Amino acid sequence: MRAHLGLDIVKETSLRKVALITGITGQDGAYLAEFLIDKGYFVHGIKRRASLFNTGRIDHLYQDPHEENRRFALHYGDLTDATNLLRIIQEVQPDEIYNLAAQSHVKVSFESPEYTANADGLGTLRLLEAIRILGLEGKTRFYQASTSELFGKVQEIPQKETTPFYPRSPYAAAKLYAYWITVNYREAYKLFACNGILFNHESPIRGETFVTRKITRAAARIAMGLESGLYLGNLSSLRDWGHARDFVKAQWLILQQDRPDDFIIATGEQHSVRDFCGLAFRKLGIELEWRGKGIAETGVVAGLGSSDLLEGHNIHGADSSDLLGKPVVFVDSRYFRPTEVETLLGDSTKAREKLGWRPEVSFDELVGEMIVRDLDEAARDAVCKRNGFAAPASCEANL
Ligand code: NDP
Ligand code: GDR
Repeated sequence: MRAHLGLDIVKETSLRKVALITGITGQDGAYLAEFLIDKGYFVHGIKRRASLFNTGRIDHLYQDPHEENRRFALHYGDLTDATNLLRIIQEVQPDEIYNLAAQSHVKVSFESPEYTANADGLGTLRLLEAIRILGLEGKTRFYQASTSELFGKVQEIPQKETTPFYPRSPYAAAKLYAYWITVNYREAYKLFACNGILFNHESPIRGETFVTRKITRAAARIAMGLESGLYLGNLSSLRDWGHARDFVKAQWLILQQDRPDDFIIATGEQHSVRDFCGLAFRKLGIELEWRGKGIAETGVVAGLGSSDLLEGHNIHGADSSDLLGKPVVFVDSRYFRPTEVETLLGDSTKAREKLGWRPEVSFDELVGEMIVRDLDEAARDAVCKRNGFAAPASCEANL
């Protein structure tokens, strides 16, 4: 079975639990890999070939193949390529597979619906089939990264495991297929296959085009004088935001139970995009006042105070005094979605009771942690700019 695997890896993995993570280069993949390595696992990750390095989130985990006691290995692969997934799973013989890979951006899914269905929907089927074809039903446990987007146009508040789904995007529709095919393989073939229905979770390594990171990056850059405005879509959108570090722990707990099951993972607290924005700027000593309505709404700088973060970072050259009275947040309809998910709020009672899971990082701490990271980057860029070197442009894209 392990014919293609070097003897060294066979030796290294024989005493440890082996996990295979798809989407290892993403936010959750990076946190989960770190978490599992700490638990003593040998972690294999699947990464796509890219023309630039795309391993920034996991570089600290990389180990040279010549090192002894290796606990981490990467394999090239893609969820749209069944034979490649079969080969990797055959070689790795994982005890646990965490399927985190996905085209995960809701707005992008309206532009690439077919690709999203292929990677997010059929990709899940390919992994489940691989487990079956290789006869690993009795050995390999499977975690599917399901999402609160399944609830879409919510049928009940808060949402729990029994709330009916109503997807509102090609992304959510693809994830709906993935959810049900996971349940079906559990029931039909007795696979230990589980869905974690995770509500939004963020972190300092969140992708830059999701709204939270877009806000914290822009707020830091505005405070450092690198940018003058932030353009957003629906400011009234309500989300149940947690920290990715807390949420990957739940992914692991779900696979450690006696019986396979599906769980909602959420904080049970809800905030609007507007609230998130206000708090992010406040962390930088900038008080916003919201003026106007709808497309004409703006966030205007109504007050400037001290910021522990700015002072704690000993950042020179940050001078926000000229921002007073200026609008810095604007609404731009290009960020609206054809169908929006207006409100999400999770009830994770089942996870709290059965898994003993609860979130540890508060909303305030989450925003603070993200701002600190983005302030560091903005401060670095400001130094470059002052010294005549090109500072990386803000990659706002259309998202
Ligand atoms: P990210 O977008 O940060 O990471 C997605 C990962 O999937 C990246 O490693 C990406 O690779 C990889 N990927 C994308 N397409 C393919 C493909 N065709 N084949 C192989 N790998 C691919 O997502 P998150 O870490 O935030 O989320 C992890 C999972 O959880 C996703 O499935 C997401 O849909 C789901 N989810 C996320 C939530 C959240 O709030 N973060 C909430 C609920 C569910 P590359 O780096 O090359 O792009
Ligand atoms: P979401 O996350 O769609 O919930 O999907 P995102 O951060 O993209 O949007 C959250 C809400 O903010 C509104 N919004 C904006 N969003 C973006 N990206 N950019 C903007 O400028 C902007 N302005 C307002 C959105 O309309 C939306 O209502 C995330 C992903 O991680 C999915 O993979 C995951 O399944 C769900 O969370 C749970």
